[in-house]
Amino acid sequence: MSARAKKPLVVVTRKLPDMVETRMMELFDARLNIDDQPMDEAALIAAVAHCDVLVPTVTDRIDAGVLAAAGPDLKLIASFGTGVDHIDLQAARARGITVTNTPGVLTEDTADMAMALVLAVARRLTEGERMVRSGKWQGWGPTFMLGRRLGGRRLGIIGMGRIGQALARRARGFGMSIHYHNRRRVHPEVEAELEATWWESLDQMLARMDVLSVNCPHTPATYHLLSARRLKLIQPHAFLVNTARGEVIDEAALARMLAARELAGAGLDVFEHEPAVNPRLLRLDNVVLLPHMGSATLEGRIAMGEKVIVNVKTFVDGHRPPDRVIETML
Ligand code: 8YV
Repeated sequence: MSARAKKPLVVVTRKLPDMVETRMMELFDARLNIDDQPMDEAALIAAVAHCDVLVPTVTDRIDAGVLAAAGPDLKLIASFGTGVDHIDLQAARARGITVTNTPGVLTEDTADMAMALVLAVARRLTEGERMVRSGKWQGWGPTFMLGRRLGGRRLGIIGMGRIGQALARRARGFGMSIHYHNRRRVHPEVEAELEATWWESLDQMLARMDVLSVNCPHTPATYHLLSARRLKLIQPHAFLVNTARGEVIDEAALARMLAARELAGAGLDVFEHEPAVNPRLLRLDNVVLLPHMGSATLEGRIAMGEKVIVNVKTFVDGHRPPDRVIETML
């Protein structure tokens, strides 16, 4: 592609911040999605058939069927996001298509949201807000709206990558002790800095925590990692938050347990079949529900766009893009 005189045809599937789109228009023959509707399968197939680069987001399912329609020019999928579970990486590799993502720039925003959910659930923030707005608030009382103190409690982080570590730093500020389960133990210096305890057994960690946070990617290995069986290991007084991917938790089993008060509460920013949410969750007071907005800051979105641009530009200039996704890293 580097030998070409004309600019590469880059299809962007969703509306991105204006300044990102402007830069893309300058650098590439960028086809933007002005009305910001998620592309359906037919639209994705039409796009991959003729573009040089596809810039999808989490709402685009780039599966083997879509990739089978890829034209000879499609050599790069530069995803706008960190998670790549919406892309069939094996099918992409088989067709010689490089995949990149945008790691690192949404770490702090997502960790902020995970901490916000921990606080919101433990201190019943949205429940209280709903009460005030509904006019049902009758005034203060000594046993009214009692939440649980976070200081001195154990936080168990499932997936100690960048976001997990950033959450750990925040939670330490709230006096929580840090525990984690990760396939690999993190660097001893990080473990020491966070005074974090590694649990080789997820089952054992689940049974001992007061708060749990899901911060691992969704891969075939983590699908329903928190299965019905594992959810039952969690203590009934504990809270669970998820800012990673809904598919990591068996959502129906979680909803049943929350309804039965077998778990004290949950804070969910992501859902197994989003934007659909298990109807049972909608009826519960002990759940805080957010519409996948963990990384949604203007600064973060611009930084993600800049990363996409660097990846595309580097690639079309004939070099290795910095954020190549390698399946074995997941
Ligand atoms: C992004 C996310 O907003 O980056 C991710 O993996 O889940 C989100 O926070 C989304 O992916 C944008 O495509």
